[in-house]
Amino acid sequence: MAEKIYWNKEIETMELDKMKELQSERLVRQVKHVWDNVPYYRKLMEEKGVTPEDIKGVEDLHKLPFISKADLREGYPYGLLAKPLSECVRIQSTSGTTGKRVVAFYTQNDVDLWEDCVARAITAAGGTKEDVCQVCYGYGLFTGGPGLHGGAHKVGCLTLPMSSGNTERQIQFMMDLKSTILCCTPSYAAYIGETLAEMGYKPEDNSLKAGIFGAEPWTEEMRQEIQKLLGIKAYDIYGLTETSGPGVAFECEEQTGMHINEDNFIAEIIDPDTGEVLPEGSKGELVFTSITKEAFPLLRYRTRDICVLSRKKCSCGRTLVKMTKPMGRSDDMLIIKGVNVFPSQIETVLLKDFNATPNYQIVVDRVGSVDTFEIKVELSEDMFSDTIKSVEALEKKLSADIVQILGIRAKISLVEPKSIPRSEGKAVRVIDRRKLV
Ligand code: DLL
Repeated sequence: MAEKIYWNKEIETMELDKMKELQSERLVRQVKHVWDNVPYYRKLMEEKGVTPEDIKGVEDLHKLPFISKADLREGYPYGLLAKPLSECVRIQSTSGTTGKRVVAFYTQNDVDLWEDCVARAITAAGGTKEDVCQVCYGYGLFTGGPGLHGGAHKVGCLTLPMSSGNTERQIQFMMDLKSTILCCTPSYAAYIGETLAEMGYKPEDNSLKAGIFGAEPWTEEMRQEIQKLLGIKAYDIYGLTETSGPGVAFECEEQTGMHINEDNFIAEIIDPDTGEVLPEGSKGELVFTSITKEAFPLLRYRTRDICVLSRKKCSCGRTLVKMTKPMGRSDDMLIIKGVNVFPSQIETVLLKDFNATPNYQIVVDRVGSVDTFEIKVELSEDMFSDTIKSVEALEKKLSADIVQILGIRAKISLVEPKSIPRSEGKAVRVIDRRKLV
């Protein structure tokens, strides 16, 4: 029997006109739901002079006000809740370390739809009920563990609820239970791969065939690195707590961007400075409207993630619009010596130049009124034992490539193997000491 490649063929391959119809119907209902049940929204809409009657379909979406993380913080904890607590069965929360956390609520139906989105992602990565799915995203308030766990159950995989950490135990279970799908952050996947190699395993010694990695930015070069280390195909998965968690968008075998689950989320790209809606193919800030969520429905939520949408035909047969990997966040962009710098640009240079482990850190500081910019790059054992001359040549090449890409010079510090801390969840790539002053 041919392998099932869609979880929900009808939705995933729906013609655009039909999808727009479905979205319109759901949007109209959702706007009424928030107007009736969330005073905070009603006030925002009134301030913009919009009532539910003005929203007749997706073409009217632009009339609605935006909502941002600041609104969610202001409304903490119950201010944006649209269902009685007695109908809610779960909360999850963002991993934010500053300010108030954002708390998202779910009804049972919300959880079902969320897990359904993740089931689509697992199926697109080749997952079936024959698979052993090892979930090493963190469990708890973070949506990674619970999201992938629920999706894996739906698909019928044998699910290993490992959570993150204890890498040796992860590897022992992976080898003993012959895990076939690995779910974790890309930085943790790279660490697992590195540890496997140190333990003497070759990529072909494990039973893994696919990895579903997300929750943090990672480049195409990092994908190649992980695929080589683990001997797998690595799929991207995107999502955020505010809109449910992982599974808002997922990658298919083409590996050229993530299909957005448009029956649940309407995506727009806007100019982050003006709020103007940009045409397909433009780079800008991703905005989501959740049209099926009951407990915590967000209309035109500004994600701060910068990407491009495309309706180019996909060879997998899915018609769902595709988003590129987020190229950075409008609020994570560093401005160093007046130049806009996204950490992903640096990662691309590092992994292209160095056939090395993807361990690096960007350190920004300020001396007087001048920014300092340092990139610490960890050498692999092989490189470490190279001659000083070849290491110097590497440093020079890297320095030149950074200038070419960014237009500013960085101090390159090549550091010893294992000296940059490893991450079991989202990696800390940037240390910006300027903020501490
Ligand atoms: O990170 C949800 C998630 C869990 C996604 C597991 C994928 C896998 P938050 O902690 O709320 O939720 O963080 C959301 O993480 O706005 C992006 O900036 C970033 N992010 C998530 N997925 C990706 C990805 C989860 N595939 C924030 N690529 C988002 C790049 C990602 N960035």
